Amino acid sequence: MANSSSFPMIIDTDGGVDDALALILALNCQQIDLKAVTVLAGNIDVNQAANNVLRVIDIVQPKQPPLVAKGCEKPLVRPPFNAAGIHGADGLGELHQFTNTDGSPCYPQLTTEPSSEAAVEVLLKAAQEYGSDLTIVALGPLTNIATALQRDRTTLQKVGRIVIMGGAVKVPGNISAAAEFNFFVDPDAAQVVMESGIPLTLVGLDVAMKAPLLRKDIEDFAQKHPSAVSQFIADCTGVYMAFYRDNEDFHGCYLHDPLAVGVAIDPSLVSTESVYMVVETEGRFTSGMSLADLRDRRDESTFPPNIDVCLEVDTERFMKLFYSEII
Ligand SMILES: [Ca+2]
Repeated sequence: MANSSSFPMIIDTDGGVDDALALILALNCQQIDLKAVTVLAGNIDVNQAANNVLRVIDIVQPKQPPLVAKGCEKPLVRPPFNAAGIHGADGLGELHQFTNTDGSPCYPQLTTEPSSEAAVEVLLKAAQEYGSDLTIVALGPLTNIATALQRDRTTLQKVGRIVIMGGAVKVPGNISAAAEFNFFVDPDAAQVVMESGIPLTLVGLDVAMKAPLLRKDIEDFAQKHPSAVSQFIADCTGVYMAFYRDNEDFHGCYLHDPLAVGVAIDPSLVSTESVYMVVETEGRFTSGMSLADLRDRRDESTFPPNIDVCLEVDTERFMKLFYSEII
């Protein structure tokens, strides 16, 4: 809820499991005045993604629910590519499987619907209205933001900062050896944003993989602090965490998207370096790769730094923030 020391934020999301956790963090944090959630295709299709955002809002029940606006249905140039295998067919860990003792669904059909306003319009209007006070946190492919830039660059350039969950600077990718998922899905959009001139912070895999959430801890948490929110967190992370258990022998998940919200709340959680970055939009093996110029002898007059990349994170302090806000 808004208070005198809160700052306006828009979350741009593709509606997956860690997006849901990031939304819970943002909706509960007193420092954030979440004006709108703009949605796009990524983990799942845009309609299901919007539905998932409405689901989270329905569970958190904020006093002033943010506007939810649907955006891009596919990447700028590439064909769609999704991650339903990881997040479950509904993008939220197959919520239909959870039933009450009387057989009724724990997560019945929602009665709320997204706004009729388009995501790109919402982004541009907010940039106009809040200017440099506005932080956009981007948790999916960057298609909505790139489209807003292409529609009206001058207006979007008024925003204070975009915190991006995406890319990998000094570590390997996840969807391929070179690329992180969000940049891989829409590398063209990511490159448009790199060239935006807007202050950017990259929360890439370098730090995202340093914020693990263990299955055991979230189950203990749900038992100690029983609520609709803690039960939902335990339920929606089941399929997602099973993926990591089966593929990486780690029963838990990484808090990629919540960490991006955390960095927007408290930039001192991470250490950053300003670099010049491009995103590979072609590349036989490296499509979607975020390439930072880390050479000692680099030419900053020709290639001035365009992004602050996070390289280290105070995991303990971030996890404290995360747990304190989701209670
Ligand atoms: Ca996401």
